[in-house]
Amino acid sequence: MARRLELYTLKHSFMPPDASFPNHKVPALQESSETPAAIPVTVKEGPCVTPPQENVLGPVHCSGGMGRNAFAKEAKNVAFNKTATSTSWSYGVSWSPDKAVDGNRNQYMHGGSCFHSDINYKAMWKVDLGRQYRIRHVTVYHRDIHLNRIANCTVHLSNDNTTDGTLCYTFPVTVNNSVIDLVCDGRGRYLTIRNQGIAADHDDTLNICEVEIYECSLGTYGEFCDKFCHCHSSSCEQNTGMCPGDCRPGWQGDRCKPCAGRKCAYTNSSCDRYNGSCDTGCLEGWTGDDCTLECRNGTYGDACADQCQERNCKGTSPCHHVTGKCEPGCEAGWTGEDCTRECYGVDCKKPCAERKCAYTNSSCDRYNGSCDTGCLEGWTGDDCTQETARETMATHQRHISVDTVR
Ligand SMILES: [Ca+2]
Repeated sequence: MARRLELYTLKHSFMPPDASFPNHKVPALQESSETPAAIPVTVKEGPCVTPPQENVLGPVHCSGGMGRNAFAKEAKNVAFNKTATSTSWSYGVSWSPDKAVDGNRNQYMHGGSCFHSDINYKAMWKVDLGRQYRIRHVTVYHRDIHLNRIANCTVHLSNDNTTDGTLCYTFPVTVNNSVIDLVCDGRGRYLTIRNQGIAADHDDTLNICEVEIYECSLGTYGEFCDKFCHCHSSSCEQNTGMCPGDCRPGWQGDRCKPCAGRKCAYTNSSCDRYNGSCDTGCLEGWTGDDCTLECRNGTYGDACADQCQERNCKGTSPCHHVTGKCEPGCEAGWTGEDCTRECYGVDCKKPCAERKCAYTNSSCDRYNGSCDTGCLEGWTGDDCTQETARETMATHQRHISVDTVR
């Protein structure tokens, strides 16, 4: 590495100032026997989330994806190997406009992979993406020095080759990093970078080594192309993930949510394309058109018809949207997970609701379960749980048996 750094330093120290470059001649790399092809490639594990290190020569290839950012796996550089043009450039093919889309991020001007405009021409560089793309993130790899040449430059996006189109970004007055991530949010086929020479030094040259223009891969959206949509035959809206048309089978709603995520009463429920509604209704504790919302506003249970405040919990308790369970247990005389069933007897194990009282709203004695309204016809006992007819029949049977024995 020490040898590489030494060579790198040598190259820069011998590089002549631009103003002295002979027009339209390829500058010879006489200061070193090392050719551009010999520049080492640094392979970096994972997505390229940091610009190339100062002590790293040559391009940085990231194993995590096509781009240098964290979203690289789901984003595609649509500028790669597309047609790039400029009003003028220096030194023949060595620094031609296409060098800024050749896939090589080397920022060393003599590395054979940078565009260098002619001097004093209010430089323009343009790439034709071949068709319209929905883009957002753009990364510009400037020459490693002379960052003043990108200051105040503009980026435009257009669908028409005869006009710059819409201004989508202006570089800051002071640029401190030679790798610039910028947002050019829109749809377009042509991306243009211009230097009008309005920076303080009036330098109107462009030195661009690589421009990467990203679109999210089909089926992804969001700031970092890390969210997935499931439209039937179209891409989704870049920011919201909304599908303009139908969803793929098994997905529903304007954001094409999964049918499988609903809480339908039965698993074989149909799935409405527009609102995902379950034709079998929702499972207990769930509500909403597509049964994806928990019961709220103090309700729980089947169709969210049970009221949390009507439970008889021992003290305060959260109210589960499905069961309404009382965490600390029930007050005396009440049973069930949600403490809504009256009970009596030892350990309150007998449910009041199973008695045969004359009226359903009968009281329920906490100790013996007696009905203050008496028993239904055919039932007897303190708690009206014994069948009178059955008892009479049993008595009759016993009498017959005794008579037979006699
Ligand atoms: Ca390049």
